[in-house]
Amino acid sequence: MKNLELAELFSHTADLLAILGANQFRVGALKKVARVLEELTEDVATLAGDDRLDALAGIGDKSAAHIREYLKHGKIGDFMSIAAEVPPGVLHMMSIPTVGPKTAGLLWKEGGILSVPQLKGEIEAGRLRDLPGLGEKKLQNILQNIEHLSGTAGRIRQGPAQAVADALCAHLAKVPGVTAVEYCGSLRRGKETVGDIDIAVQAPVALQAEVAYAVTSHPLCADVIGSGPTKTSIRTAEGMQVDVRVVPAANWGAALQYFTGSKEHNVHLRELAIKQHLKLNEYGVFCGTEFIAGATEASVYAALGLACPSPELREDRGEIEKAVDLFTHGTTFPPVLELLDICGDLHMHTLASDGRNSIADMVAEAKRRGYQYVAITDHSKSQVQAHGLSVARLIEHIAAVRAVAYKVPDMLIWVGAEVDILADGSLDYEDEVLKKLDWVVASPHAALTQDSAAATRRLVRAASHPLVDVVGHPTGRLVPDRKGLEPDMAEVIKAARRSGAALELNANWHRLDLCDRHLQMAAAAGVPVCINTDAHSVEDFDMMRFGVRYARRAGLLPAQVLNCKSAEELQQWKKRRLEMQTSW
Ligand code: DGT
Ligand code: CA
Ligand code: CA
Ligand code: ZN
Repeated sequence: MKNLELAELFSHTADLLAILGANQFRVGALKKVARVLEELTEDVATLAGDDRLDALAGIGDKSAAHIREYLKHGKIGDFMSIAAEVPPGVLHMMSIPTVGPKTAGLLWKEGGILSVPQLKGEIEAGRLRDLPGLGEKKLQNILQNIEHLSGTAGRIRQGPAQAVADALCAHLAKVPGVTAVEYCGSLRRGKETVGDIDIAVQAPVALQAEVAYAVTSHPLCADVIGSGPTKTSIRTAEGMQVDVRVVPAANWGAALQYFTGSKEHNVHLRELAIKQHLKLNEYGVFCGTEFIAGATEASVYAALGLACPSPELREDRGEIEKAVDLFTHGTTFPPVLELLDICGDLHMHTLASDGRNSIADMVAEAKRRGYQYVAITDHSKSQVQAHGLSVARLIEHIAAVRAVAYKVPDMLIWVGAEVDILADGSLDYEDEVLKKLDWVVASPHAALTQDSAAATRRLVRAASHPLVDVVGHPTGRLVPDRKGLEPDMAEVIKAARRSGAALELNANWHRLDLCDRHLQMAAAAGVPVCINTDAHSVEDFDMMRFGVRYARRAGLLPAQVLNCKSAEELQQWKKRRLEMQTSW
């Protein structure tokens, strides 16, 4: 259903128009359309199909045409031209409490402010006092709010950080003379959030000017923080800092190693070097002044007597001791989990609940990605705001999925559900209903602030349920602000081990749930981890890369990941579970 998506787009466009100083009526009219769409109980596409849009109070001819355009083409030309007129950083200013569209427009047009960081700098320098309607008090208030924002939301989630890193890396790779580009730091280690983005560019140092130009002239660059002989730092309109360093090929591995960190890992590694009377820095490993290694990361680790751990492991959580041990025995770390090891996705939504694509679309996309299987898992009845399925609707939905499956015989298409785990650990459908499904994901969505003991009872009960195949996003945390449930995870894992259920790693970068520590505990206990995207649209299948990278932080290997199984193996696994159930 596109209702909420459209509502958001109308409301967003209303904000943009307000920033641009459009008349209040126009802005108000769009806001009204947004509200109507939000409160609609019917699918807007159905209304449009039946020519009933124009009849809705609050939706005029023009808005109706815009809605139809969106339903047909996925975008609205007029709205896109409006969006193109407002720099993204100006819109971002509205995320500061007390800065509405009027103030944002004023700061932009009269003050020349294009981003939040710039706004902060200008207020601190006392330069905006003369703008009409912006007294010193209001400015100081804005400044405080910016500082608060950067305190709580200073760290960026992987999704937006990765998008910036990918765009800049692709751009830099095209600079003549550049032979490799890699993002490092916490992003390469796959941490839930990153403070800033670090990029290493392999090129002769003489090329620094060209590299600096490529970075500072890129559309993502809103502010140049500084540029020196080997390093350029910029800030994006959204306030992300990016450090770009030029590194010659001879020192490439050492630089990657150094700038990937973590700092704790590097400090420990440097201690090991010193013990061997060696020196380690971002240029290489040295014995006195003699250069021993530096071209590749593996050579740097080998020179210090270590196998090379994957970047995601480098947190000084035991990987260094392990690396020494492996090296001593003449071996290396086993091959890490790769995106290509993933054979299917077992948690996704369709138009039936709150997804944005049809069953057939989701299946076609999974096929396009080379998956062998999917499970369609729409929400259960308690998820009213997500159009969770009543039992009657679920029965129809099962038939609809089977109909699609019938047409795609070369793929395993399971019909399932994402069943709510209610606060007491009971499930949102009766067992008789669950038995009609091929695949049951059980997830907590509400009551996520209950105390630890209640959370443990709740998740243990769900994980013990013989009809639950996987516990979805078990804690319900949202990165970085919502902690979610804090159960005694060892107990939950024990329960899953007994019942044979899997635990999910939700790959969405808003969630990354279970966390790396708990994933490691699950794997150590022999509980399979299922990496699911929880896709709500075909684009969301892209989330898998974040899940796979995050799983590497826990050192998960393909054998420990349920959806690395082939379709046949997965069916066998499921069959064994059914046998366990009947034996109870
Ligand atoms: P972030 O950006 O806060 O999410 O975390 P990182 O890990 O990306 O840290 P960042 O950007 O400050 O520095 C990138 C890497 O550079 C870091 O992971 C390790 C290395 N590094 C930074 N400062 C130090 C240091 O004082 N000592 C050592 N040995 N390495 C450092
Ligand atoms: Ca960083
Ligand atoms: Ca940095
Ligand atoms: Zn879901």
